[in-house]
Amino acid sequence: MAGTQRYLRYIVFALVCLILLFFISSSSSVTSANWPSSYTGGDSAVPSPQPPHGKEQQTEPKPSSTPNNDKALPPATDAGERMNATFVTLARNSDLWEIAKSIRHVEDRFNRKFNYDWVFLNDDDFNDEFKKVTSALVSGKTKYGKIPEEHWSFPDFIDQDRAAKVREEMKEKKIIYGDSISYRHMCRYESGFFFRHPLMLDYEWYWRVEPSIELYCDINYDTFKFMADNKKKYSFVLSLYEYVETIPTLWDAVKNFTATYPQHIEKDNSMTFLSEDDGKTYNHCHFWSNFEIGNLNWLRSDAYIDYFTSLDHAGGFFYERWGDAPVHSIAAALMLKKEELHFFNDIAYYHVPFTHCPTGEQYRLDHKCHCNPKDNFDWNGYSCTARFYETNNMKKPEGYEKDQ
Ligand SMILES: Nc1nc2c(ncn2[C@@H]2O[C@H](COP(=O)(O)OP(=O)(O)O)[C@@H](O)[C@H]2O)c(=O)[nH]1
Ligand SMILES: *[C@@H]1O[C@H](CO)[C@@H](O)[C@H](O)[C@H]1NC(C)=O
Ligand SMILES: *[C@@H]1O[C@H](CO)[C@@H](O)[C@H](O)[C@H]1NC(C)=O
Ligand SMILES: [Mg+2]
Repeated sequence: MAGTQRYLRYIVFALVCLILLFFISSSSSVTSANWPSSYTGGDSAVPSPQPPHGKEQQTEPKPSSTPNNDKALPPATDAGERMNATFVTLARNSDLWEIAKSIRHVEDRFNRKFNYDWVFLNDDDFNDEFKKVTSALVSGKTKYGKIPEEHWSFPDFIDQDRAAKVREEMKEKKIIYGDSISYRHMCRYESGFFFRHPLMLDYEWYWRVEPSIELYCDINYDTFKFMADNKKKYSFVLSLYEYVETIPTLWDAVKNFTATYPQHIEKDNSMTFLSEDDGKTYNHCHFWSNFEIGNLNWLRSDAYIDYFTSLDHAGGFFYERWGDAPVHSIAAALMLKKEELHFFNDIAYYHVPFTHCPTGEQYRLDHKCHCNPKDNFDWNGYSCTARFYETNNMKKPEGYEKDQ
C-alpha cells in the first residue's frame, strides 16, 4: 500500500511540473504564437488572433465579424487639460429615472473620458434618493442647488389676472403647456437665471442636459475645449420653427430691445437665419435649447442681461408662453458673430420627437453610432439647419440629399 501511494504522489508531482512548464513557455511566447494556418484561413468563422492593439491589422481589409478590435481604443480617461466646465440640468425629483437615462448616455459616449462636473437645479429641495442615484452615475463632481424664489415666481410688474386669462385661452386652443404656470417659470428661468445661480458662477462653460435624451455616437474629443479653441460661444444640434401661437409679440419685443440698445447688436450677425426680410418679421427659426453647449460669461454679459431684462418687462413669458429656445437663439443670432455659433453635426442626439443623426455613413461607422440615418431631421422641411448652412456659406455635408 505505502509503495503504491508513493508511486501515485510521484505521478501527481510530475504532472504538476509538466503543466507549470507548459504555462511558463506559452506565456513568454504569446505575441509570437502562431496558429495553424488552417485556423486563420479567410472565411473561417473564427477570427484570427490579433496582438493587443492590432497595429498589424491595418494593412488587411476590415473584418466584418467580431471582435471589432481593429482600432486602438481611446484611453479610459483623457490626460489633457480640463476645461472650466460643467453639465447642468434643471429637474424635479420626479424626473429622477428619466435624467438617470440621460446621464448614462452622456457618460458612456463622452464624460467617462473627461469626468466633468454636473450641476442639478430645482425650484424645490432635491431628495436623498435623487442625490444618491445621480451622484453614483456621474463620473465628475455633482452639485445640487435650490432656485431662489425670486427667480421662480411672478415679477411684481406682471398682472396676474391677465396672465390667468391667457392660460385659460391657451388651454381652450390646446396649445402645448398653454395652461401651465410651472412651464412658464421654467422657460423664464432657463432664459434669464440658470447661469447666475451661485453654483454656476464657478464655471465658464456649460452643457445643458434634459431628462430622456439620447446620444448615439462616441464623442472622442473635449467639446468644451473645441468651443474655446475655435472661439465659439453657443452651439446646437437641432433647429426648427417655433409654434407661432406661443410667441406672437416676441419679435416686437426684440425690435424694442435693438432700438434701445443698438450697441449690443453685432454687425456680423446671423439675422438671415431669423428673418427673410432683413429683420422686419421673424421666420420663427430657433435652435432647440434642450441641448446647448455654451459660454456662461456671454450669458452673464451686460448685453445678454439687458436683453433678458428688456424681454422680461415686455411680459411675454406670462402673457404669452415664450420659450427659452427662441429667446436664446435670437440673442445668439443677433449679439454674437456668425462664427461664434456652432452646429455640432457630430453629436448625434435625440429629444422627443426629433433626432439628429450625423450625415455621412463613414462617420457613423467610425464613431459607433446607433441612430437610424432615416430618422435624421436636419434636411426635413421643418428644420432650419439648411438655413444655418446658407447663412454661413457652409457646404452641406456630403450625402445630405439622400437623407432629405
Ligand atoms: N425643477 C423643475 N424643473 C422643471 C419643471 N418643469 C420642467 N422642468 C425641467 O425643465 C426642463 C424642460 O422641461 P420638459 O418637461 O423636458 O419640457 P419640454 O422638453 O419642452 O417638453 C427639463 O429639464 C425638466 O426636468 C419644474 O416645474 N420644476
Ligand atoms: C472658472 O470660470 C469662472 C467664471 O469665469 C471663474 O470665476 C473661475 O475663477 C474659473 N475657475 C477656474 C479654476 O479657472
Ligand atoms: C415696445 O416699446 C413700446 C414703447 O416703449 C411699448 O409701447 C410697447 O409695448 C413695446 N412692445 C413690446 C412688445 O414690448
Ligand atoms: Mg424635455
